[in-house]
Amino acid sequence: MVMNAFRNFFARIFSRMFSKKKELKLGFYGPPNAGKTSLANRICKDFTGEEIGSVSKIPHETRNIQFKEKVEIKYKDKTMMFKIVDTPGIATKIDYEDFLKFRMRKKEAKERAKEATQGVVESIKWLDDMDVVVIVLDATENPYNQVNLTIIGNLVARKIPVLIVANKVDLKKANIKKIEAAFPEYDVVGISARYGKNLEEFYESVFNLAKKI
Ligand SMILES: Nc1nc2c(ncn2[C@@H]2O[C@H](COP(=O)(O)OP(=O)(O)OP(=O)(O)O)[C@@H](O)[C@H]2O)c(=O)[nH]1
Ligand SMILES: [Mg+2]
Repeated sequence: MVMNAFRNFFARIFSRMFSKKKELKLGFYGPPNAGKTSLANRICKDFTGEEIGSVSKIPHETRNIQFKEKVEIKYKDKTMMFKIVDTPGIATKIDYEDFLKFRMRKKEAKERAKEATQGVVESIKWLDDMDVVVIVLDATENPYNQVNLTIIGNLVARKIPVLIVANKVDLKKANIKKIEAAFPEYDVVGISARYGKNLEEFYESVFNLAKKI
């Protein structure tokens, strides 16, 4: 009787320890339009058959945090369970007039700007909850800016392992070297989320990062 109680007690503790480790929260962070949702969609589609959210050439398409639970990523002979967290793009300045050039009505543009601002707050709020973060950058853009530095600074302060993805390497203007030079202390993986290029190296880096927890 007592033995059984003991056994159950330890079984519960072990299973809790195990389940705590079982699903790592993998956050996708970065500036708007970099390809966070495109990458998260590709992963979710490959391993669950379903996508996580909508993609658009208009910035701030994602304005709420979106999740996909129990995404079991298989890479070579390894398997790991993740909760994929796609976040609204972080920006320092959100101006509704920027949306007008996408032929959006003023009212809709203003609403989008308001929601995008709330989205930035939500992204930052959730940062603390992440086990591992992938920062997705558009490799055709200049990496030296306030937003990228702020995101990385926040992650360093919280001791959250970081991987940097240089996305859109299918474009001629893409410059991975510039991103590597901007963030020399981080792993930078060049990929194309749209065309599924170099995802193997991406998965390998994610697994290596997850080991650091
Ligand atoms: N050429 C190219 N375009 C890409 C790639 N990945 C994403 N895009 C395009 O970039 C645009 C933005 O992609 P999203 O995935 O919506 O970007 P996001 O980072 O989620 O953007 P927000 O939700 O606004 O923060 C879309 O037009 C995508 O089709 C890529 O690897 N190559
Ligand atoms: Mg998005």
